[in-house]
Amino acid sequence: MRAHRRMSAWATVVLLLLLGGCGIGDTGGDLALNALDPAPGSPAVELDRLWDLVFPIAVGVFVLVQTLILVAVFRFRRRKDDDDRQLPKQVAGNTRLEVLWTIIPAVVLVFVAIPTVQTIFSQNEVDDDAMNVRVIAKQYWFEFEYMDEAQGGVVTATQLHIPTGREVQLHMQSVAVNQASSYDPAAFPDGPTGEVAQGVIHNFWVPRLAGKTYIVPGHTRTMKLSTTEAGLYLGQCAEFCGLGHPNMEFSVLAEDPATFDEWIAAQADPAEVVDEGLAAEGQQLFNDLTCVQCHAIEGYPAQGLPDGEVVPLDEQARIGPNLTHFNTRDKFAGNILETESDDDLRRWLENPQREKPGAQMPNLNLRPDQIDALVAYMRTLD
Ligand code: HEC
Ligand SMILES: [Cu+2]
Repeated sequence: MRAHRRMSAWATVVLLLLLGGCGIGDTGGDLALNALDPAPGSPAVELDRLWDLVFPIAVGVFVLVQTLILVAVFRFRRRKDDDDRQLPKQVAGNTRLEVLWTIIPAVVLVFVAIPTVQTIFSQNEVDDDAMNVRVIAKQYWFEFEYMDEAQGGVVTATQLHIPTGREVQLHMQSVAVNQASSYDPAAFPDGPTGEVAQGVIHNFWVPRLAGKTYIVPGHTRTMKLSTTEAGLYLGQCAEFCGLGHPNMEFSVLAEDPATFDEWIAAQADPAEVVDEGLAAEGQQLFNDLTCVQCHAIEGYPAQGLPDGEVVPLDEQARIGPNLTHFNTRDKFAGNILETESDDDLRRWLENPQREKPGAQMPNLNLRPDQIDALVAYMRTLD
C-alpha cells in the first residue's frame, strides 16, 4: 500500500513538470522566445520544418523501444516456480533479426540526415544584396554596427533594426568590455589571433528568427537573419558568459524598408548641443564625471577643442553603448530597463550593479542633483 502511495506521488510530480512545460511559449504572448513559432520568411521557418519531420520520428522510436523493453521486462520476469539452475532459452545469432535491426535504424538515420545537412547549409546561404551588420558581444550587452556604406556606419546597442524582406548578414565578434574602445576590424581576421584581448563566449539567439550561433573570441562568426513580417523579436544571449548573463537580452525590430531607412537617417545625425538649463549642466557633467571616457555621443562638444569642433564617432570611446540616440531604443542596459522611464534611468545612474549584477559600468556615487542634470541631458538624446 505504501509503495503504491509513493508511486502516485512520483507520478504527480512528473505530471506537474510536464504540464509546466506546456506554459512555455505562451507566457510572453507574441513576443515569446519560441522557436516553434517562427516568423514568416525567417531562417527559423526551415528549422521548424525540420523539427516537424524529426520530432515525430524520434517520439516513434522512443515509444517503440520503451514498449519493447517493458514487454520484455514483464513477460520474461522471474516467476515463483522458475528453476534457478536452468538458463532461459538462448537466442543469440538470429541472422534475420540482426540484419533487420541494423538496416532499419540506418534507413531512419539517413532519412533524417539528408534534410538536416541541407538545412545546415541553407542556413548560411546569403543573398548577394544582403545588408551587413557587425555584432559585437560585450559583457553584458550587444552592440550593432551597420557595415555597409548605405547605412553610414550607424552604431547602436541592444535593439537591432532590420528592414523586412531583406536578408541581413551578421558578422559577430566577442570583445572584452574594457578593450577596443575604438573598434578595429583589422584586428579580427577570420581565425584565432591571440593578439587582441578577447571577450568570452556568447551565443546570439533570436528564437523566432533563426537558430543559435556561438560567438567565439578570436573568430568572426556569421549568421543570417530575415523576416517578411514587421514586428519586435526578442533575443537572449544563450551561453553563460558571466554574472550579467541572464540580463544579456536584446531585440530585433523588423520594419518596412521605408521606416527602416528613416530610422537609419535619423541615427546618422549627430546629437544637438544644448545651450542652457539643467540639460546643459548635464552635458557638462557628462565630461566632468568621466562618462565620455566610456560612451560616445556624436556631436558632443568636446572639451579643449576650438568652438564647434567635435570628435568623430569612430574616435570616441566604445566601452559602453553609443548614447547619441539613447531615447530611440525602447529598452536599455541589455533590454532590462525601460528607456522611457526616468525612474529606471535614475536608478541605473545611482547604482548600475544593483540594477544589473555584474554590469561593467562603475558606480560613480553620483549625487541626486547630478543625476537630475544627467537625466535632463539624456532626454535630449533623441
Ligand atoms: C568605465 C566605463 C563607463 C563609465 C565611466 C560610464 N559608463 Fe555608462 N555604461 C558603461 C557600460 C559598460 C554600460 C553597459 C552596461 C550593460 O548594459 O551591461 C553602460 C551603460 C550606460 C547606459 C545605458 C545605455 C544603454 O543603451 O544600454 C547609460 C544611459 C549610461 N551608461 C550612462 C552613463 C553616464 C551618464 C555616465 C557618467 C555619469 C556613465 N554612463 C559612465 C560604461 C561606463
Ligand atoms: Cu553573453
